[in-house]
Formats: sequence, C-alpha cells, structure tokens
Amino acid sequence: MSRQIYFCGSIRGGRQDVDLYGRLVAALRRYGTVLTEFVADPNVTDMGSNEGTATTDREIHDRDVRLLEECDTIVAEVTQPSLGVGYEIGRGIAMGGRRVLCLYRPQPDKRLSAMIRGLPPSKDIQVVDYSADSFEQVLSDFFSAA
Ligand code: 6IA
Repeated sequence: MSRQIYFCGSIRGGRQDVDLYGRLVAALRRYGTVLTEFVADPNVTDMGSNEGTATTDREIHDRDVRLLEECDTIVAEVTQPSLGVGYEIGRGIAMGGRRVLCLYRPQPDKRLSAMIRGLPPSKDIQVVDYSADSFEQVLSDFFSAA
C-alpha cells in the first residue's frame, strides 16, 4: 500500500503560506497519498471555513484525528505558527509509529518553538530548515531514508 501522508499547515494561524502549501502537497503526491489536501486549498480562509460548508469544529477535530490515525507519515510546514499544527505533531508523535518531517523557513527576528526545534532527532523524526526553492531535495532525502 502506498504511503499515507498527513500534511499539516496553518489555517486559523494565518494563510500567508497557502501557495507554498500547494506546491508542497503537489510534491508530496509523488511519495504517497496526501490525506489532507484541504490544508492547501486557497478557498479555505483563516476563518477556517469554506464558503457553503457548515462543518463544526468538533467534526473538523474528530475527522483530522481519524486521518492522523490512518497516516504513517506526517509532514508539517511549521513556519507560520499554528496551534492546530503543533497539536497534530504532538498527537501524531504520541500515537507512535509515524515518521515526522517538520519544515521551517528561517527568518530574521523569529525562532521556531523549542517544542518543535527540540524534538529528539532521528531517522524518523526530523526538523529541517529549508527555503521555498529547495524542498525537493529535503523531501527526497527524508523519504529515501525510510
Ligand atoms: O490552528 P490552525 O487552524 O492553524 O490549525 C491548522 C491545522 O489543523 C491543519 O494542519 C489542519 O489539519 C487542521 N485544521 C484546522 N482547521 C481545519 C479545517 N477547517 N478543516 C480541516 N482541518 C483543519 C475547515 C475547512 C473547511 C474545508 C470546512
């Protein structure tokens, strides 16, 4: 069976990186099935809703936790701080048995949360600095180390 990839990116934390999420999701499709394509949908706003849908927060939470349970790999873009992304990473790690790649674009006057940067690194849990032009190699290195 193909890899089941849970992609995390900020929604209510701010949608400024949504175009990059789209490029990451497109690249990730080469490595497996992306369970959370909606994270990269430009129609999903930082108010966390999609025009015309009436999904409750409880339904979003429960569906996403189910998808986390289904996945074997979590790839999180963590540059734009997001409570939901941090929760997903923590919950996914606590479930065990999942590989985790956190992608961060360094910027002046900001530092990534110590709770993400401080994750004990291994072949299966990695926090990588990258740039929007250099993620292909980072993904290739991570997936080829599986
Ligand atoms: O705290 P944030 O909203 O930034 O959390 C973002 C993370 O939580 C993402 O990685 C998603 O997996 C998850 N998440 C947050 N809001 C939604 C959501 N909103 N739908 C699905 N996952 C979400 C409604 C969208 C709409 C299609 C009904």
